Amino acid sequence: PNEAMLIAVDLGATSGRVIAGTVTANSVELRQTSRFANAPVTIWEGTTPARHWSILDLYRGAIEGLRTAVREAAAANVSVASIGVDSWGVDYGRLSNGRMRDIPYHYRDERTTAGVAAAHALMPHAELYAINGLQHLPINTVYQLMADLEAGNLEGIDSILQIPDLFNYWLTGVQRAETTNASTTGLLDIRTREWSRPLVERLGLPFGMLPQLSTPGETIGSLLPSVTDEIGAASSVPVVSVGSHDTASAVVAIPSTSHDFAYISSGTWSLVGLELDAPVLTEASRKANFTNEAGVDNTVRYLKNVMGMWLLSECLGEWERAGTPQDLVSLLREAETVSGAAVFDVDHPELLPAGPMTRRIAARCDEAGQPIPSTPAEFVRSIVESLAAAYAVHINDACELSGSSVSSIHIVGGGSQNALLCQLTANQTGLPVIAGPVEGTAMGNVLVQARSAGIVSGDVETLRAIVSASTQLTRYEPQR
Ligand code: LFR
Repeated sequence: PNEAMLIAVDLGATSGRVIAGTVTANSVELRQTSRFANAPVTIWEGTTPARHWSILDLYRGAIEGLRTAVREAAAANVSVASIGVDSWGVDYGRLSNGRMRDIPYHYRDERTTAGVAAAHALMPHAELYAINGLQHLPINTVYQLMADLEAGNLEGIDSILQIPDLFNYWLTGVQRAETTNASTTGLLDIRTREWSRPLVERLGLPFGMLPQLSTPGETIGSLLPSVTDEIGAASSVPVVSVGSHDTASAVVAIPSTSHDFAYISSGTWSLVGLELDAPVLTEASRKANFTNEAGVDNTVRYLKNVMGMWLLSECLGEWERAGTPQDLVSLLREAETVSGAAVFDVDHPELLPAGPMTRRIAARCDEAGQPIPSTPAEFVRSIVESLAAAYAVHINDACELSGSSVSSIHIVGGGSQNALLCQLTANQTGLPVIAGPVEGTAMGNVLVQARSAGIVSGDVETLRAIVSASTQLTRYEPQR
């Protein structure tokens, strides 16, 4: 069984990947078998434009990637042990009688504003937080569902499935809600890790549309015969629940051998925080807007969403549309020499939707009495500097609010390749930053599958030791 292939389908906000993993007791190796774009679409819906995920394109990308992985496994004469799917949180498909009834909305669609008002009119945030422990973000599933309810979009709907759950259902015919991702809905009781019937009913949402929960490591089902054929597998393959919330999988793959670390899972968003044994549901924590999300093996991901690389990618898109495309690698190099860059509030709600990002950032800098960036390199420096400043504040707050202390910071995900960001984070926090792995999410996904297949055994610490033993890491010491 040591030579078995474990396949991760990892869907991110800008691209999807199918990754073949091989795991032994002291190594994890990943090979990307395919990568496809995740390009959201905006369509007119009678009164407003609406932003959706092009979900069928993503599913096609996953199927084609699975076909390639299966072909490669056969050529290498190894068996495919299982498949695990993860993606971003909060979004979902609506189904009736097993059929998807509408195109899933993108969390950056602005209909959520109405949903927040509708939810808080029935249950103020303090009451929601006491049960779900979730930071207030307008993108949370609960607010999207309230917007759907008001718009009549839940009529006839008997089931909702978050994105990985939807893919698992299309692969196996089995409907389940995986717990780590379910914790991003706002409908889960974070202490019991069960759906909160009182919360759901007070909001007037149909409890019956919530699927049975599954926890990471459980087998959901096996590939449907039609899917087995489609991907060219010789026989059906089990589909396993992983930390299907990408951040939960990323946290599994933090290459730490001790427990006193903070992490930054750095992609489109930066998820900044700590791993805890129990949620922090105090009023101070709620006011600081910290979230308690469910992690693999009953851990709590105590963290904050920071706007992240979204700010950079939106600026790059803007320059490209303006006919002045920029290369990020050279911009970052140039940004190293910019001094006195403006520091602005990266978490400002106006920066959340897609739109004219440089203008919005300039407004934030102006508001803060800071110099307004003018060149692309100045914008980049300002974004990176402001992200690092936000990380430092949030890590400090997370420690204070939870009574923890940390001696290092791990940065995993795409942002771990951004040397300027890593160095500025070390400088701002006064702590060493350990960068890598880049594909942390896929690694966490594959490791939980490997444990489920009996290839490795042990707790999350054991899985982390495997990552640490087989990944090239970069260390940044604080400089002042
Ligand atoms: C990161 C992430 C965050 C979640 C955001 C929206 O990819 O999953 O954890 O808050 O996307 O779902």
